[in-house]
Amino acid sequence: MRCARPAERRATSLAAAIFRAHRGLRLEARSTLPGIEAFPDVIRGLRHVEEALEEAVFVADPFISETTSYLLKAGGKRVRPALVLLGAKFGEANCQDAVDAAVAVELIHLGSLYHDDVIDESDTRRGLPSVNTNWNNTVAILAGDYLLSKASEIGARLGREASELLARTLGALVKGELIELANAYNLKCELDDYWKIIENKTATLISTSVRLGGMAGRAPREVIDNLAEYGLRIGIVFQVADDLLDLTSTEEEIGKPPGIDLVEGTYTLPILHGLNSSNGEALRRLLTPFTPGADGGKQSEISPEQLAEIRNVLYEAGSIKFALKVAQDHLEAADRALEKLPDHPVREALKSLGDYILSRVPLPLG
Ligand code: GRG
Repeated sequence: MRCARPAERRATSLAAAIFRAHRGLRLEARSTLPGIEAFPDVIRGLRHVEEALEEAVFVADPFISETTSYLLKAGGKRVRPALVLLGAKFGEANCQDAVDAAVAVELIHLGSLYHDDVIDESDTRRGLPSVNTNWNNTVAILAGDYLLSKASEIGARLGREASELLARTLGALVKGELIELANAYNLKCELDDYWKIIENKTATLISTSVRLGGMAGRAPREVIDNLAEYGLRIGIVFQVADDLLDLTSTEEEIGKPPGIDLVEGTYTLPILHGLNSSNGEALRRLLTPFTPGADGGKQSEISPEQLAEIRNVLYEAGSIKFALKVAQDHLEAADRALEKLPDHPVREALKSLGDYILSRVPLPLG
């Protein structure tokens, strides 16, 4: 994948010029994902993505720029850009389109994190105080909106089909969040709703990332569709793993306090399984302190002891194991989609990525 940035694509605005003048350090590709080190062109592409992201979030006004660049600088794995660049390798990769697509999806992801932290009143993100905590909700929403506007601007360079796909994906994120909000503290939340939530709020953007990669590479339609199916499946695995990590990890491991889903009334797959098991009553009792009561009072924090008790009930009910098994099934479906792709070393990298997502979750003890 040849990747010089054509002159006409380089930003010509005053803001971008000031940005370039102020940017001192050489940007590093930011992705520690397994499998991609075998593709130096992807590593180079990620470096271009990083540079383009920094340029996209830069605004000449220092206050605005500080807020719009805050989460980008805070870290992140860049899973979605890596997926775009890997997907692009299934065709005659047009590197600039792949970089633009990678930047657009990461900006949508970033913008959604700004909004998500306001909705969830989260104090931390990527191991730092969240934007809403550092400034306030209004700043977080507006800075997030700015990132989304840049995503549309950059996405528009990719043509109508890609622009429509990005717009639909943004709509899916919002829909997923709305279904989640409608089911907050719903101890009777249907599994069907859970699947709608995670497909919309997480899996769709991951699927769009690999699809856009295939499109940027001008891969055949069938290849693009199989890439998208792979993305949807690993997107589901990604969210189930994230849901499990909220129950089984430490703050150092996930960059935010564990158990937050329980306090926020987001009942994920292991919890829904537990509620429908013979341990359902015990679990309902343990969740009661975090559920809004008739008097409106509820605990807004969960202690390590309370979380450990809930986790034990879930282990006993086989709920952690159940959720891991479901994730494993989706991982296998992702592998089946990969097998339909042309034989290419990138298939191995995509397989490793799926395995890595699930391997972050500690295996159940019992
Ligand atoms: C207006 C775009 C917009 C959204 C409003 C808030 C919202 C609707 C949707 C929430 C979407 C969301 C935050 C889903 C969670 C996805 C998820 C698993 C995030 C964590 O992704 P990682 O692990 O994070 O890739 P890093 O920090 O590594 O980038």
